[in-house]
Amino acid sequence: MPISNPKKSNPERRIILHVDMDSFFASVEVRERHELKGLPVVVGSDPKGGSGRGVVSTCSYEARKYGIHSAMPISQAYKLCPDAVFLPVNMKLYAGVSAGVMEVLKGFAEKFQQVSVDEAYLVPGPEVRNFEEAALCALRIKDEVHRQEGISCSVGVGPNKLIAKIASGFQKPDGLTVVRPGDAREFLFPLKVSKIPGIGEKTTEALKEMGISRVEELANCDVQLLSERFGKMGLRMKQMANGLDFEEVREREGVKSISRHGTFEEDTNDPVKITGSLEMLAESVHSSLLKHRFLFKTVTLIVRFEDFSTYTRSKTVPIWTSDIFVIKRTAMQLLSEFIGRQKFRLVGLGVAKLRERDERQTLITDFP
Ligand code: TTP
Ligand code: MG
Repeated sequence: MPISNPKKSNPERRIILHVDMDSFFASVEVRERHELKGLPVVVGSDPKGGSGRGVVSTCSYEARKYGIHSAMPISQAYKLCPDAVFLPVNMKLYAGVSAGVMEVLKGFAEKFQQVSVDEAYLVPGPEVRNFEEAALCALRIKDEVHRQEGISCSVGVGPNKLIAKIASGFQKPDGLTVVRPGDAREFLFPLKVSKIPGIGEKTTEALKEMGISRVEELANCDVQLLSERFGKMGLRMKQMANGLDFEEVREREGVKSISRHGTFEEDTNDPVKITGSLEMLAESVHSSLLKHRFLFKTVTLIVRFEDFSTYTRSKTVPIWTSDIFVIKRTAMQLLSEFIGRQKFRLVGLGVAKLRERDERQTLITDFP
């Protein structure tokens, strides 16, 4: 049976922008109170004159000169700069600004993916045909974010998400870094391995024990050695060090269901053929689920008989899952009422009530 797959997307144009707000919470506070401009501003829990037990959420670049940074104990920040302006977190305010910024960015995007409160990837529209035009687009984005929301951001332009992300952090604040495909390795090689997203403290330390501290050393390291130490992430790390990344900019909005259907070459009431087709559809739906990193709760079966009468049946399972056996088992349960009636012309299978699998930053943390 031919299983059509009309949703298969075209290969993506490989110019990707990553936009990240500069010292986001602190910048919003300064925007609200201009008298704070140029001062060391620390947003986080109450320092209580140095005895506070919380942490720094973020701080202005002026405060960073004193060595203060995100996640540092607030008491330590207070020690480093007791004269800094310490402000509590006002999440409601930042969420509003974040929403405004994201709307501005969407206006420039053919594909858009927000990845945190202050950062997003985008594939620019068709008017951007090369990296020169992408750089101009990035400048317009920076201007527009500043004009509409009153804060600055840094933009990275690259041939993939990995390079765009590293590039946006390269010249912060108010930066713009463009890395053309041919310059990717030259750009990455001098950097510390910790600049690669997903390589945290633990992995950096483990790499150091192997004599690897720069990206170039990781890029040239024997893949066998890396695999022995880091399991399957060893190869991925080596690929990233060489600037390779094939992740798509994933638009999350609007994806409400994933479904596949197929029309039989000849109408049939053979249960073996029908269940065999459903198994194939389940495999296809499942691989799309994994690609988009979604979990589902509802399975939907569509049956069209030879007289074109069409029926839809759905079942919601109690927990979020991406398990293919749940898809198959539920599909078979839903199918049972239709077997033995008319001949089938078409079957379809879908999953709905989708939710993203939350796996940010879990990339390289699990190694033996
Ligand atoms: P980041 O983009 O990591 O940091 P930033 O925008 O403050 O500074 P940069 O110029 O380096 O991008 O995080 C965005 C916001 O998320 C940040 O303003 C505050 C919040 N945040 C925390 O609350 N705790 C943290 O540990 C981090 C890293 C961020
Ligand atoms: Mg930021």
